[in-house]
Amino acid sequence: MFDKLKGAFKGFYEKITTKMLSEKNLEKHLDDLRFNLIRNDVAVSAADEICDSLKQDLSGEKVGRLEKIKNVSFSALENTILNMLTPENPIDLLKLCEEKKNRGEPLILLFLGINGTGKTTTIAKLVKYFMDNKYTSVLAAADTFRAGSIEQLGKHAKNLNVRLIKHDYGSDPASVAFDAINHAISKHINVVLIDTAGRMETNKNLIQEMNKICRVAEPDLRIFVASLLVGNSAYEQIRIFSKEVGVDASILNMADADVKGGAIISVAYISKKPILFLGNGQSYDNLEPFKPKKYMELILS
Ligand SMILES: Nc1nc2c(ncn2[C@@H]2O[C@H](COP(=O)(O)OP(=O)(O)O)[C@@H](O)[C@H]2O)c(=O)[nH]1
Ligand SMILES: [Mg+2]
Repeated sequence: MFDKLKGAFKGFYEKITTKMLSEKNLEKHLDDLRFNLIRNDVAVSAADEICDSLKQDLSGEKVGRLEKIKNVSFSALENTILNMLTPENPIDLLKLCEEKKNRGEPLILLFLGINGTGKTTTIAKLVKYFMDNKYTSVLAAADTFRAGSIEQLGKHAKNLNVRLIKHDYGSDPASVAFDAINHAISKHINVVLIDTAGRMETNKNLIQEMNKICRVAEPDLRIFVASLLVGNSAYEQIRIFSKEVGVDASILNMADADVKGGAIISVAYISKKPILFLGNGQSYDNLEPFKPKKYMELILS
């Protein structure tokens, strides 16, 4: 997982600790690092900030004194990355769920993102997660667009023994969401998870439809789901979804297959919203709460 990004930092550290450094070759090593970060899905603006912090930390009197550089704790780098990953307003999903429950209301979660990013699978994993934490769920099959989507979600509902609210294909997704919410209210179900069709970010009709679901369902969280494997386009997607629909948090999938690792930094840095989980496989338990410090330690190890 994330081996390439790890390799980029390791390579840089090795270069600056094994050779005498001058201001000039520090610049060169930083340029190499910047290039490697961008190549491994770190957004240009984020790569610049990382390299600037390293430059500040390493330039001046420290440069050229090998022993001292060896002992550089990289605290500036750690702080920079941790800052990028830590949202201004963190979200505690279970606490939010408990608060809603205490108010006698269901927690309403809307999932958005383009096709094939793992939205439907993530919803099933979250049902299991809530179940493990003693909360009940209902699913809204509001992807009425893609053939087979209702059956796919239905299969998960059956496996996990939760209710699926569905209408016919081609029907209004907002009314499916509305019915699921009413079901949750009348049956005192804790969480409503609304699946949606893959929205190509450029498709105006689908964006409008998404906004209609938001108006009708008034979700507590609009959760953006992306695949880490698409690299740069993950943060381009979240930028557009944030602008056109609004995003409160994200879940990033395919971490198990992502050898690069930089898209996580980019999504956090560009969106400034919490990453709630990483999806790291196809089974229901392959959902890992995202911990900025753990990820930072992993890539800087
Ligand atoms: N390896 C891996 N596969 C995943 C992960 N999440 C989802 N998938 C797979 O990605 C494919 C698309 O997922 P799906 O939930 O249908 O995406 P959707 O179109 O956004 O609803 C399916 O084959 C899933 O099993 C993950 O974290 N890791
Ligand atoms: Mg789907």
